Amino acid sequence: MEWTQALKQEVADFLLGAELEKREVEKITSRYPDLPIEVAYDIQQLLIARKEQSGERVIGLKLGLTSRAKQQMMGVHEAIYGYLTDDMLALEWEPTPYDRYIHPKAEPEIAFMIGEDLKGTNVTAADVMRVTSHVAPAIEIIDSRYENFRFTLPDVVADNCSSTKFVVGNTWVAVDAMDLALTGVVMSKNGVVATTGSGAAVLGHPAEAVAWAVNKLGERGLGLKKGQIILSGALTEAIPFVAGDNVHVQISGMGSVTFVCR
Ligand code: 0L1
Ligand code: MG
Repeated sequence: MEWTQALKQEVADFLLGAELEKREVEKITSRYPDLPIEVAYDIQQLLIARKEQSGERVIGLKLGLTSRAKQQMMGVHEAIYGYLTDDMLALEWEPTPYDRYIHPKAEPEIAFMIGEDLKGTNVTAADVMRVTSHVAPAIEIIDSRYENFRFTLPDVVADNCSSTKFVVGNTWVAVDAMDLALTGVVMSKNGVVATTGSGAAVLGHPAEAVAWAVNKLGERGLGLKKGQIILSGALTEAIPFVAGDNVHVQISGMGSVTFVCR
């Protein structure tokens, strides 16, 4: 079948409608089983362009499926990337209402603050570390628009990788001060430890994941811009939460961050 611009736009608008109306929808590949991954990234771009038309601003990027465990679970061999907009940025002291979500889950992540533009197709983790001014602990809230969080790789890419919210801790740390692969994380819900992990869970080193995304963007003539925030991928599995829950993430050497849902 031919993936015309009109069809890609129709799919992008369908997913955006589901997000705005907070309802689960059937995955795209149920209707279009041959959705190629590159077309899925085109749909993602169109979805983000719609958000920009309605006043949102792209402020960064997020990586998904960066752990080998999650890739194996989904039967895929590669990570994915999506965009972060200013509307997705939550503040620690401002609880977000549960009714803005469908079936949210929280993930502990490391946020990279990019201090210089970075673009290319041979970018390495060392390049990423060079342009990263600071890192901070973060919590990403994912909220797939698909029924029961079930999808294939192209489905989740088209859906901007389940992105919905994120919160970053208020202390940014100089990146040269630590080994991000060895850094440990503890995620707790309502004061009880829920999961633990380490930076190495993200493709061996979180900067490797960011380099992968830069190279993928480079194939499309795109890159990272100074001032952008990059979430490098979940350090543990995601945990579901409901109204009234609070999620706390502590990362060694970086401090902590809390997300509160009302
Ligand atoms: O940020 C993530 O790791 C999620 C990527 C998409 C997969 C999912 O929704 O579980
Ligand atoms: Mg994530």
